[in-house]
Amino acid sequence: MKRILLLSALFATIGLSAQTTHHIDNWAMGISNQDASLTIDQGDTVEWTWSDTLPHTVSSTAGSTETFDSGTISGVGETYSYTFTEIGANTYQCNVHPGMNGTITVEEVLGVNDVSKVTFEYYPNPTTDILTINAADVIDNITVYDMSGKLVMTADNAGNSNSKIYMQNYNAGTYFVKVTVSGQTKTISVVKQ
Ligand SMILES: [Cu+2]
Repeated sequence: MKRILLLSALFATIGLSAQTTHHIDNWAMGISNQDASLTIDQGDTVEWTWSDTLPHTVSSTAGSTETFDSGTISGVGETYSYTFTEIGANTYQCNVHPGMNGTITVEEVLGVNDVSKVTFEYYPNPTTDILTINAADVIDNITVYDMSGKLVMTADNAGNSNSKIYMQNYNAGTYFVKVTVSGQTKTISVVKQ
């Protein structure tokens, strides 16, 4: 019951932002993981465009939040689109050439009016031990959730504008860090290595 309540709080702002289509224009042999990876908002679409003549797929892999598969497609200029509706990390690959792979990270959509008000920087991401958060204003509190929406950590920040989250003992994976600055909340996804 508690978990359901937490998830509804996380998802309460769905639908306030406009949808965006992101493009991966060089889905071809040799594409780097970096070029095949994006961070997008919940509800956004990713369109992959084939840029060589070899057969490729866009296929989610084990552990991906959502399941999707283009099937095998060949031809320069061919495309495949998928709209991501769930918050989380989506690992994927070409099933013909598994060296072609990336991660689409889907973040919570902020209320349109909140975006400019929530200002903070965080580093490093991915992190191995300490995540530092520096805000332009007082951080009210910070909560950390794992991929299943389970609360991992909550911290009252006692009026400071910076904070450190000690993640050494966290399992490797993606976490959602919900930061409230001067009453405005933004959720970021952070990868623990
Ligand atoms: Cu391929």
